Amino acid sequence: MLEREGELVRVSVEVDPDLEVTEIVDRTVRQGGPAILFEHPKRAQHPLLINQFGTERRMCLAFGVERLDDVARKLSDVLEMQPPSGLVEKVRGLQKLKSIADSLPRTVRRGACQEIVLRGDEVDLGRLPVQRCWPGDPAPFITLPAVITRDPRDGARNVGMYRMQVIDRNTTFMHWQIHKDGRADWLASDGRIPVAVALGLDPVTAYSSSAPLPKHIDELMLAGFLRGEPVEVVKGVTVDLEVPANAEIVLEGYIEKDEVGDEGPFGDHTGYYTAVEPFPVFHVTAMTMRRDAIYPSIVVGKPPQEDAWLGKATERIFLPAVRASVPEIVDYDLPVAGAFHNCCIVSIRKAYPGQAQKVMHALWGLGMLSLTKCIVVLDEHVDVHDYEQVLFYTGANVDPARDVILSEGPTDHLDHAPERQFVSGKLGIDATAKLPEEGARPWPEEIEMTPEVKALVDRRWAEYGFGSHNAARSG
Ligand SMILES: Cc1cc2nc3c(=O)[nH]c(=O)nc-3n(C[C@H](O)[C@H](O)[C@H](O)COP(=O)(O)O)c2cc1C
Ligand SMILES: [Mn+2]
Repeated sequence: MLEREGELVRVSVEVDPDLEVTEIVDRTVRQGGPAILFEHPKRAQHPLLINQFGTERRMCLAFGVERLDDVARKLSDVLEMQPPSGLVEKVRGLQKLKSIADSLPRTVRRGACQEIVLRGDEVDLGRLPVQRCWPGDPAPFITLPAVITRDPRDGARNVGMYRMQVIDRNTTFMHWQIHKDGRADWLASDGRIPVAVALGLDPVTAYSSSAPLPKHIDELMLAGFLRGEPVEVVKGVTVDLEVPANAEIVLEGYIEKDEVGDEGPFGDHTGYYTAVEPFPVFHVTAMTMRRDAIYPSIVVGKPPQEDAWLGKATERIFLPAVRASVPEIVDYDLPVAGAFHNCCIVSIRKAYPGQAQKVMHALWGLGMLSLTKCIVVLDEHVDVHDYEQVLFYTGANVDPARDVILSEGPTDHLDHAPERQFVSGKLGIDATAKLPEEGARPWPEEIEMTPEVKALVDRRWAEYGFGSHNAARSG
């Protein structure tokens, strides 16, 4: 599919997954370049696919849409369902409900991911072209895994994307951070917890494993909903878990409750190396794969990197869900350079005094957005994706003595700035126009040319004789 769309380049010369791939990909991503299939990664027995998500166009191809907002529309249709009033609406409502029912994973008896089965001593992670991404990384890291667990209390499935540092031929670390669902499943277990890791999924399912869903919602269901087709799953060969049947490669195994080791450092999406910390050890009991399995990878590092587009997909797809809780929100933007958790720019339909502050507190209480360090609130007419506009209004409308609040709360696991790990200050900036009740003098009017004069100048433009020197139309 990527190849048909002219979005894939094959590299046939031997390339080293140790640092060399990163440098090639770093240059490619920054230029909006293609996905790359390294056909002969050094030392490995499988090709390496990378940069499959690296542009907005490829992200849209993955979802089968023109713009990422179209994916959100599908979700908001379901979230905003009203009790139907007429027959037509009833039928439409049933179709929507059916689309949810059809999202559940479907169990099948055979899966391509088990064409080859390696167990016990046959397991060897060295077969895979696992990248050592940055010079300070102590080992190779699996960077694009879908990690599957079940909550030992209620059996609910979770799928999360957590990097895995390779320790030896059949063990890795599992870097599930403190706020993550996979970690909660592990902490709820008495002893051993079965774990399966799917590598090489269709792009929507791979994306879904990185989506910040509430713990009780199965990421494979989101994948089924977004694909419009259920994810097929098959029983693992050595674990009591179901794995995506069409994965390229699956690692099955277990994690002990009390076995941890020193994971890291790792050059991460914060742009810094993350500190060495204790994380649990994943034992691989079976490695299953397709006959010609391709290993998928991604490089994270100083933004922008390929993961920027996974983050942007989440920003767009979750807007309807954010609005369902905070309905005055018109739009929001999580700047890539802010590594997504550092900054949130939000526009609101302001109807009463203090509403910008209400929205800040709501976001600081909402899912993973609660980790946001800085929130800027603007009026509805401001385009939050246009950082020139954002800076203009933030400068013009803010009295720092009145419009800035400092709060406290949880911060990203990897945030190195605060004194205490996991807890940081929060900065809220109210850049909306202020009401008299908010202590403002009469708010001045913004400068705007009349539509009549704009139309006149449009009409007469050719007469003025600028030729091609100047744009004929106002914005
Ligand atoms: C490329 C990539 C790598 C990631 N690596 C990690 C990681 O090492 N540890 C982690 O806790 N989250 C990591 N994340 C974020 C999680 O995948 C994300 O928070 C997801 O929602 C976790 O699933 P969960 O909410 O079911 O725990 C990564 C995301 C991406 C896109
Ligand atoms: Mn989850």
